[in-house]
Amino acid sequence: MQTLAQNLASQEVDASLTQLIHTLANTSKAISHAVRHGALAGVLGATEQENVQGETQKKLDVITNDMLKERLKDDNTVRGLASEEEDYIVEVGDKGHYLVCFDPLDGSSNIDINSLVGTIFSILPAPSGELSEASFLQAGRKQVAAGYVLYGPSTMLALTTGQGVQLFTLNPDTNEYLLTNDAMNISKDTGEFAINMSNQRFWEAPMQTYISDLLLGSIGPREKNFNMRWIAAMVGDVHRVLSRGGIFTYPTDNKNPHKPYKLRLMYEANPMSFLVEQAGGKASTGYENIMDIEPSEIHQRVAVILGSANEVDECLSYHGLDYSKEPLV
Ligand code: AFP
Repeated sequence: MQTLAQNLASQEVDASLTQLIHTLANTSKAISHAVRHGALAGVLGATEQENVQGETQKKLDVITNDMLKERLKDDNTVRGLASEEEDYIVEVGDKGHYLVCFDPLDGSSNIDINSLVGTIFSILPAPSGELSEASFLQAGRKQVAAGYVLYGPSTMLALTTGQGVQLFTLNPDTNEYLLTNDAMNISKDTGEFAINMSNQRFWEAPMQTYISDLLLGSIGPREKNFNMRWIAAMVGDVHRVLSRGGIFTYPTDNKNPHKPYKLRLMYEANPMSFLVEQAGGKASTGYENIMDIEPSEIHQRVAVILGSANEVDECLSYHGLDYSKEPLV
């Protein structure tokens, strides 16, 4: 089995990007170690702090954010970084070629119940000149690489540099990432959807109708039954979609008029959309491709519908239909 280094060399990935990917991969090994020690290392539970999202920070949110920030600061390929856990951008070095946006511990509300969590990262080219928040506001199409690390029964790194999606599994005996899938591919069709159903009454009509048709199964307009999963960690749900197909959505809702969307564009939706498209899937807000969005601020949120291309198209067809089509439930 190829190591991460061998695979990056075989893809002729640029030397400085290779260095940065190794920095992220090596940091994920330290994060995996911390996550696995959980209560034994006193890393569970919440802090007294809130992040810029107004969310109470878990101890591991802070620990993992600091681990990534410190190691990226020591990497001379990095110009700056943006994190879910940092209010503002962090300038790193004036010679770096890359900007890194990351969610250090996605799904952290799962950590206290020993469920799936992960790290998500997006790598953008660093523009020349003065660094500011505007330097980061690049559409997802500009990403040079993206990936996630899933801390599950095994620790897995899914990575794209624009040449498909490669999956690596961390060998716990050697602490080495080994290539276990050299071309992840999302089936065009699926019988599995992922959504937080508790928000159903807050969705827009097109999503209510689309989901109610899935629930009607073989007696409804889709004429087939569907299964549902919800991990409450995007990394886990997207990994399942990459592994066996599916559609994942966190649509807009009016539960909190001040927060119509949940997922963050720069370090959740964009990197996951890059991976999904590279694996033959689609990623949309319901009205536009996620990676075409011109960002307005680093912590902005968007609606997300991603996964099996034909199922995403089916969902989008409801968004193009006349809203007078009443929800069936
Ligand atoms: P946390 O990191 O705060 O646990 O949020 C995870 C997340 O951003 C994303 O990974 C999940 O898909 C989504 O939120 C789950 O949201 P709900 O808790 O509303 O289902």
